[in-house]
Amino acid sequence: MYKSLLEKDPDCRNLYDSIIKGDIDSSDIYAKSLVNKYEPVDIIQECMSPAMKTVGEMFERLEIFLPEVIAAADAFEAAMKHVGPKLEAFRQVAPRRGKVVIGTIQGDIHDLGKNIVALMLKANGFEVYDLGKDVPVHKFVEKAEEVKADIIAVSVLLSTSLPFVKDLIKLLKERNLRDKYILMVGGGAVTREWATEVGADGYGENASEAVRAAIELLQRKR
Ligand code: B12
Repeated sequence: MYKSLLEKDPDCRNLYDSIIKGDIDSSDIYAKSLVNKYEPVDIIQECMSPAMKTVGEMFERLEIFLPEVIAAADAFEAAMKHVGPKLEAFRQVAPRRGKVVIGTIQGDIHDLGKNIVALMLKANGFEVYDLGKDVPVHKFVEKAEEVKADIIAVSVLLSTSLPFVKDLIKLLKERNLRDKYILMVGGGAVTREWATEVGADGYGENASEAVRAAIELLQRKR
């Protein structure tokens, strides 16, 4: 039976705990140790993302408050300092693919997940234009036109920002550009069903799925 890293490696469990506690120093130590043993994507998906999920649940139950969530995000980023460069290292061997404009949508400043998706896309050969967070809808369209992108990828973690995805689709249609771009959505506020319902072309529950979807959608379009 498959045993997750969290079950089988104490360093993974310790990294998970360090992120939840917001302990930057120990997060740094365990991430440094893990990158010598495992694929970066496995460390993110099996040790780091589960920690943020737990932090979210604790926040929802009012067991922790915003300062603790900020500390956890900082500890997550401390680990990314080791894991990120390992992901980037894949880039040299990846075949060249299309261009992606990515950002976290208007009103939303969550960017940890978007940054991972951007890194993974780059690692897999995509040319990535990262607009950052809290990105106004029109900026996605302008950048996509400017760089002749293939894909627009939007991250949404706040339910209150979901309507902006609909605004983006509306704007693309108004400018007769909807069919020109592959539109992908993801992030905690989005479900596969919602993505289909609003008319997005692709969805990814995590960064690996995002990459898989991007590659498939691009092949289908070409
Ligand atoms: C960390 C965090 C923060 C940090 C963000 C730091 C940062 N630099 O990003 C801080 C402290 C700033 C923060 C602030 C707030 N937060 Co907050 N936050 C979180 C938390 C705990 C973790 C998010 C995270 O980073 N996860 C780890 C990453 C790796 O996962 P991910 O983002 O889901 O990304 C993965 C996938 O979704 C996917 N993906 C992501 N983007 C994309 C894009 C595409 C195209 C694709 C295909 C895939 C994809 O791949 C990623 C990698 O695998 C979540 C809880 C949760 N369960 O999500 C709450 C959460 C998102 N926050 C929440 C809230 C309410 C807030 C605040 C409003 C709180 C407040 N009262 O001020 C503010 C909002 C500020 C704003 N305007 O945006 C709510 C949102 C509820 C909702 N549905 O609307 C959540 C769900 C917590 C909760 N349970 O209540 N938060």
